[in-house]
Amino acid sequence: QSFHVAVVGATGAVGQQMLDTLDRLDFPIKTIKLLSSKRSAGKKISFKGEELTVEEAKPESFDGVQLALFSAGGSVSKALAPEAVKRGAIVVDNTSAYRMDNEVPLVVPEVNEDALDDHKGIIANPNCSTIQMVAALEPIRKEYGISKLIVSTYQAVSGAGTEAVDEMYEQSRQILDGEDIDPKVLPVSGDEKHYQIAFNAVPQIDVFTENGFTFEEMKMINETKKITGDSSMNVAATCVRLPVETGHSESIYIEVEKDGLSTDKVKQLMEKAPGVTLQDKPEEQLYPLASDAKGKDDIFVGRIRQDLDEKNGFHLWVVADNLLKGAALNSVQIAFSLVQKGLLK
Ligand code: 11C
Repeated sequence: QSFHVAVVGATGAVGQQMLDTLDRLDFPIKTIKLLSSKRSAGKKISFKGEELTVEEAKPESFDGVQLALFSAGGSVSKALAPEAVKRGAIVVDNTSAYRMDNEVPLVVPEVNEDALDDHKGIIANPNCSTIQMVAALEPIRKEYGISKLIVSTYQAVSGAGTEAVDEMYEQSRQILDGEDIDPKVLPVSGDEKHYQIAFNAVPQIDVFTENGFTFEEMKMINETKKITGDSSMNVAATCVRLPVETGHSESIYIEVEKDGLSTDKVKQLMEKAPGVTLQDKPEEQLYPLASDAKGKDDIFVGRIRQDLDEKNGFHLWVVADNLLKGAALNSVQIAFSLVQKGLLK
């Protein structure tokens, strides 16, 4: 069985990775349509050796489409995902548009694949920094329960799109050449002020919300509770942008509910966890690095330590490619789960 597929946002950083992942993992495709905003329509993209023309996404573009992967921004998803569903497609949406909607499952297959059973046409792919965290922690949560989770992120600029990546490189060159810089994109392109990203650390990802946390931080907090189904977990996040092209890193502190967890046991759980690679040998200076995680499917976990004061407290360092497991790969894994469950018709 193979399927009629559409990729919306095909020319963007995540869209490109979606195409690459569909091809690499050999997703069963009968036909594929590449869709985008009016601005990018007409561009040519090669897929499986064939040159395809990107078309402007319109409601009727979804006639006959069975699976639509969306990654063209929240407003495009808001406008067109319901149109795709109306025409019989299942939508996997990589934006924040529907994530907290009660009718929409928010899925990381390693954690809550069965939430797909209740879908009503739209399935949301979580935020990249949430995905790598919940997937790595799930084996611990399942066996020991997590009462408290505090995360600080060190996020890559590709999470903010290709313009942000270009800005980082241009600024780096300008600073090295002794030229003035003119930040325009980061931390948030639509916000009032813009700051230097080259050789810097910027504690703002996405806009601020009323409670003083940024929207990125609130995504990590709310999405974690929804995906795990554990609304009683105390979660706090501080999200920081670094001049790293791709690969989000996270320092995570957890307190577990049940006694008896040790660093050795955490390591064993990580070794068995699907999609996780343990890299934790301090004696050999082995730990996860964004530069190694880039281009890889797995989530890398290391620097596992028991807290010195709280016996049920543990520290971990978790790194993943934000465009792959954080976005495109997770969306394609959701698509495979839909096929396996017989939900894609
Ligand atoms: C970043 N995590 O690194 C964001 C990108 O809600 O899907 C993904 C935004 C989202 O800037």
